[in-house]
Amino acid sequence: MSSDKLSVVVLISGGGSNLQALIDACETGYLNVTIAAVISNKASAGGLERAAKHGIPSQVLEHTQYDSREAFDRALMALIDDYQPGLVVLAGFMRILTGEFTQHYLGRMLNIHPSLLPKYQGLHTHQRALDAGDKEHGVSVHFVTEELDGGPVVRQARVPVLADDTADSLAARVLVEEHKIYPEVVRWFAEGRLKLENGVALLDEQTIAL
Ligand code: NHR
Ligand code: GAR
Repeated sequence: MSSDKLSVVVLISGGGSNLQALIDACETGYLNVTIAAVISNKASAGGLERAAKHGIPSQVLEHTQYDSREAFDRALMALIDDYQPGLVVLAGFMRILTGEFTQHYLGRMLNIHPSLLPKYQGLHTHQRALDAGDKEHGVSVHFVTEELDGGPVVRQARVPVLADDTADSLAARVLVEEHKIYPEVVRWFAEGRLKLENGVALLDEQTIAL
């Protein structure tokens, strides 16, 4: 029954290839959710065209139009809550969120972060992995908490770092894995298998071994 479907709001700032992976997973039937809306903090985000192409409503809420993070986040919350989503998905969303915002969506907001957390929280993860001489790099999906990229990790994927890698070539290798694991994790959540309980991520009622 379509009314039982999980409703998802996706937040983006950029190209939206992770959004595309989620759209594709819906269209093939792998993912049984409704992407109710896509919201971008940048009018130039390429992901907005992807949404339009697939008939998904989109909204732009520019953070530059607000005096403070608090004011932007309150407006963003109001916009999201119009869609009454069961899940908020950060997919390349580039604004740090206030504690008020993360608390409001606690246990129903996921992020994909391009590093093997807890390594390299924050920005420029690929260059930092290269600079550190890491032999391995990757991506993590986590529940969003107030601590930046610090919420419980749900799933990771690893890629090798190659001798001639640049930040761009490494990012591209990581992105391939992102597009596999994000639909998988959203599917777990939609199936009711994935939960945040007392600050711990549980899959099928078990703590998650990465
Ligand atoms: N907010 C909270 N409270 N907790 C998290 O775990 C969050 C979050 C907001 C975004 C995504 C994150 C990532 O995966 C994310 C996780 C933006 C920045 C950042 O420094 C850091 C991490 C992430 C997203 N943003 C700058 C800022 O001042 C702006 C950078 C820009 O506009 O290019 O907000 O990496
Ligand atoms: C992805 O690599 C994602 O992990 C990363 O930005 C890229 C977005 O690509 N996210 C962050 O760095 C969040 N701060 P996309 O717009 O093509 O999905």
